[in-house]
Amino acid sequence: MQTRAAVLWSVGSSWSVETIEMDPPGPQEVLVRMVAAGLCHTDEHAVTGDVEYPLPMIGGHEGAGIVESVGSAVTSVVPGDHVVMNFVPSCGVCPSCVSGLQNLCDRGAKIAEGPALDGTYRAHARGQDLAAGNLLGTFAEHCVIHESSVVKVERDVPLELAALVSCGVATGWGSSVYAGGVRAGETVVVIGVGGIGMNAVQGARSAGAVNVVAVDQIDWKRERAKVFGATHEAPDAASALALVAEITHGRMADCAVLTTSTAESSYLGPAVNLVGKRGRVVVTAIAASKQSTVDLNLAEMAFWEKTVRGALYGSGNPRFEIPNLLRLYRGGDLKLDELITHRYRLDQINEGYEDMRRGKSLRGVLIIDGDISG
Ligand code: CXF
Ligand code: ZN
Repeated sequence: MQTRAAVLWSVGSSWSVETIEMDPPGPQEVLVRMVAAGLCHTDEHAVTGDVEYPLPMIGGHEGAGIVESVGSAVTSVVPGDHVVMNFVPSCGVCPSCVSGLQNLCDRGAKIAEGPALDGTYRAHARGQDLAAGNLLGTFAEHCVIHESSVVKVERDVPLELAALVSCGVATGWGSSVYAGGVRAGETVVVIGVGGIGMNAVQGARSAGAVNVVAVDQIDWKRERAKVFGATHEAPDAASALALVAEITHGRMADCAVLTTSTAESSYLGPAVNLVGKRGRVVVTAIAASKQSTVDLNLAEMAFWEKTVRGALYGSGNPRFEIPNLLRLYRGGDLKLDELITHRYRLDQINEGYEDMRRGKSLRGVLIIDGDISG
């Protein structure tokens, strides 16, 4: 079949929205009609080349849609089901999955490679095979993907909101709740309050943090963070240091979450300085692949028993977490509507990324099927 998709043909170029050829689903695959896809910063890493992606590629790893047809061996969904995309297509049987670490599923190694799990391609254009970003490619009117890349959800939550839990909400919320292990009464600093950090703020608050410090250079984002539960704000890590010392009477924060748009090695030392004894630092933001050196006060790490850890998908299990986050939303305990600042049509994707680069948007969403007036 023919469909339309946003394709990145080379590093540094813009997204090309064009008609492509899509093969029918294989036995364990599904054809999904995309309704909404979030513009996450990770796809911008493909454009800048900070993270090497297989090109040409259909972008997008955050989204939701409706199953249109399924392959002969599919058991988890049927046509008509509403689904949210899962960017780590958890197999359920590898050592990581069976020990409760679905986000680290061995299939995850395939998400940056290019072809579908069986080694062949479903999408083609200009006589070439197209990779599907993170085995998904949500910047498209249709996706043909493995059934383990979709999670069925109930139909009551609008798909443009359900799309957000596919990456940004699960990643940010889990970075505080699971990776950061935030507990009642703690002080948490979230460095970078964009589409992911804002959810780290709401995760910290829902875990019971009493102080949540939002750090961002952009004034309106710090202001907006208060809606999600931030109690204090600072424009940079240096001013956060003085503020955190003051509000904790010198004990410093229990947890700092690094959710800047891009991670830089130089951000780690200041983040570690923000936490006190047994303090935890969570690195969620993605750095350029070539970055490998950091400058840290190791003596203080030892004497104060600090830890630094990474977090992928917020260290949660996507098949559990996606419906769980929607349950929280239904109960009024998670904000989704407030995350969307801009809606775009598929062919406005470059405008959407330009708004992100200029710091104008929190979460921009492509409304692929529907009205962008919200
Ligand atoms: C990323 C992490 C690397 C794979 C794609 C998604 N997280 C957030 O955008
Ligand atoms: Zn993302």
